[in-house]
Amino acid sequence: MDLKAHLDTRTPLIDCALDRFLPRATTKPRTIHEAMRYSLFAGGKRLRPALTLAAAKACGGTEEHALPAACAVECIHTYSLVHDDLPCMDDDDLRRGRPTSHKVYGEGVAVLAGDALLTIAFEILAQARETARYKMPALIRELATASGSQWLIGGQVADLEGEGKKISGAELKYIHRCKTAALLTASIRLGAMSANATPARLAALTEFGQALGLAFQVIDDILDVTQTTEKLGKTAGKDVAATKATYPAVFGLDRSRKEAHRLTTAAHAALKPFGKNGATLRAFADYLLARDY
Ligand code: GRG
Repeated sequence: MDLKAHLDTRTPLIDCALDRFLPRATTKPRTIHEAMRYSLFAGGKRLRPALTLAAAKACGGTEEHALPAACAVECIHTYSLVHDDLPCMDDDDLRRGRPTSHKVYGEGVAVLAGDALLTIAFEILAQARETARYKMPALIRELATASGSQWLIGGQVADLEGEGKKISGAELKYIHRCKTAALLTASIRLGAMSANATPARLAALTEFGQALGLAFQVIDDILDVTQTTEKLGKTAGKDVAATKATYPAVFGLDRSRKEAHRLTTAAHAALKPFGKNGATLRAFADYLLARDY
């Protein structure tokens, strides 16, 4: 299956839904709505929402019912990038091939645009359809936990505190699980929940998400040292410059590549119960392993 072609067809669907969920750029106060849209419609790969849709379909659900959750995770993801790029965090000028939010709107509005994207994620998720097994509190808890102080934010804290220090492989995995794999896993789980997945299917997709999420970050670390800024659309070599804990820094490039392959195989294995219905998710794992940006 050609996953690039699949993503090219899913992106307009996701963009159209995001456009509907967000206030118009002309809504007062204009600046915040322009800034939210500037970062959200900057050409991100839309991997997380596409995974939500694919997980829903793998569990026999529809993309239509999964769209609010898909848009909610993309808003959380974009907020995390806007805040990560701030001078007080990673201090980056380039994201998704364009100047970062604070470069265009100033730091104050960039902080608020991130806050507003985080908040609107829950407003959007609240419009999702409940199912027999998964009521609204479970959906809200899923997204809040993955984005909270023990996962996404916790990972960012550990990452900040690890800068310039020599950290262990175990600590590095902890950071990657929290900062990257948790939101990816929640994206997949929310898709499954929108389809009223059985607990066994949800557990299998959780395993898939954890392996895929970790593989995704290992590959991201590899690309940071092997690709150019133009190709990545963000500043290459940033991790090395910031003496960040990354897979290549801790394990070397060769072992990192092997680990990405091992995790991709584990992701495939988790999909076994889905048979043919797991084809799109399987293709995601292959695509992320082979990606070069
Ligand atoms: C500020 C709470 C807070 C968290 C920041 C997102 C993040 C945590 C840090 C950014 C750097 C980083 C390595 C994040 C891990 C996740 C990751 C690789 C994000 C990039 O995801 P892509 O490649 O980006 O899917 P696009 O732009 O295509 O959506």
